[in-house]
Amino acid sequence: MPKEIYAKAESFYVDFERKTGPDKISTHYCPGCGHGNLHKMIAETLDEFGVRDKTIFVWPVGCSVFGYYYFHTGNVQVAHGRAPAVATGIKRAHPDSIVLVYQGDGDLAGIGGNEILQAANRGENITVFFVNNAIYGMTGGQMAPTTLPGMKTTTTPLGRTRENEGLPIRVVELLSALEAPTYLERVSLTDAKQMNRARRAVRKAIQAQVEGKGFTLVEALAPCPTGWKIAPTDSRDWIHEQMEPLFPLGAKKDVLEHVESIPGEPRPFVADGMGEKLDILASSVTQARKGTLKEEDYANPRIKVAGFGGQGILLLGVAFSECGMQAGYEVSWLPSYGPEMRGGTANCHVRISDPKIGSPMVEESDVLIAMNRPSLEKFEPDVRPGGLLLLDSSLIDIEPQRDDVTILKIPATKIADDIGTTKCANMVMMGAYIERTGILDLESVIEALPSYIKRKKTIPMNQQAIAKGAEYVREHF
Ligand SMILES: Cc1ncc(C[n+]2csc(CCOP(=O)(O)OP(=O)(O)O)c2C)c(N)n1
Ligand code: SF4
Repeated sequence: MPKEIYAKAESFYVDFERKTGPDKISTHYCPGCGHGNLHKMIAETLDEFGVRDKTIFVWPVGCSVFGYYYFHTGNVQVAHGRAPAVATGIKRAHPDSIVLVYQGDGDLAGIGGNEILQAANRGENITVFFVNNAIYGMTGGQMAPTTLPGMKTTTTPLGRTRENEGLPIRVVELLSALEAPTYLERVSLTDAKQMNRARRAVRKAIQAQVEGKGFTLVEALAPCPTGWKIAPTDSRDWIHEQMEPLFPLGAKKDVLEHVESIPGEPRPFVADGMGEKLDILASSVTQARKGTLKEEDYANPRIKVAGFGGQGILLLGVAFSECGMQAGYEVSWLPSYGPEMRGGTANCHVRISDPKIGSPMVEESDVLIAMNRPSLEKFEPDVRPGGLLLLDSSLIDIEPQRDDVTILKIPATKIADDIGTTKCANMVMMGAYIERTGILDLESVIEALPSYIKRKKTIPMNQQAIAKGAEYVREHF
């Protein structure tokens, strides 16, 4: 008797290690789910083109989040809706790779609606597989942008209505209005005939990327028996009867034959005159120098600057990082904006470091610069024992609680007023901090100011403010 040998595509792992126990064959998908069929078509196509080892999948949030357990390729799993943006970065950094984006309808058309639009519009050389099952599967069946009119979901218990939720979004039709995409087709994962069409579309889309032919997307109408609460066998009929009339099958755009093939070509970053502008900028920047640290403990500070909008809190963070960068440090600046431009709260996290910076977040700080009372109350507990706390004593009328940190009370607003403008209180604090720690060279910082202050006529006052802040520390501490 001839022996039948069944083998998985080589682009799949031999064992699916996700589950503990003896079952290394099954996926996590529900019986009758469309994801598995589409996975198989993609894996077989990767085998056919021999590109498995240079393929990088970008997986979404949704039922297909675990795709990386199955594909023996490069795999990245990203935040909800962000796959096209991440894929853009990967493809531009590695133009020789085959970058596949895999997204559900909630992920692609809901939370990531703008991401896909922009990536398609830029004509990124990536291939997108869009699984349209008309529902949020993973989270238990909420309405998706592609949910059918009248369809009952957990968030539309009486059925989706045009008046309340609008009509379903037809993604391939929407994207076909753009100039850049080269191939956009809708298929359905139902009977044998449609499966064959789907396989051809998957192949065509991947081939387009192998040949460097721009942005392609295949939308697959896919069964979700669990979300729809119908039997797997009935779900295929449901697609034919309910989905296909609303989401017509076929290619909505196909210009692949007319597109020039540029496989693996790096996508040039077009920036006419940019190099020249950067040179001019660089030559106008004064090189700030590292200072002489007054205590080893002041090295590599994690700084938090906080106050209210309008005090130049974020600019002070920029000033630190700009000067730190010019002095050859690694720097980071992470702003946090309150909703109001003036009068709301503002804070930023700054790091100035000799070693590379792992994260720009400053949770525990070495230095807190508090420019108003709420900032002191909020962030004082986060200063590390032995850290530095600089506060604007002209505005803060309470005593700090901590007795295990060094406290420098600087009447920054008063000093700034004496110079002629309250607005340079932030620079007074900068001078005070630099004088205390010696992390940067004071003179160089004063000279570097024109490189990041836009309003030229304010430069002399700001320079004076830095000097005055330093002077205050010299005289009082
Ligand atoms: C930022 C964020 N918002 C919401 C969620 C919750 N969430 C997880 S999966 C999902 C919907 C996924 O639906 P879809 O993209 O249609 O994929 P499916 O599960 O149907 O394959 C949502 C809303 C999340 N994980 N992250
Ligand atoms: S909930 Fe739906 S999409 Fe998710 S695995 Fe089950 S059938 Fe597939």
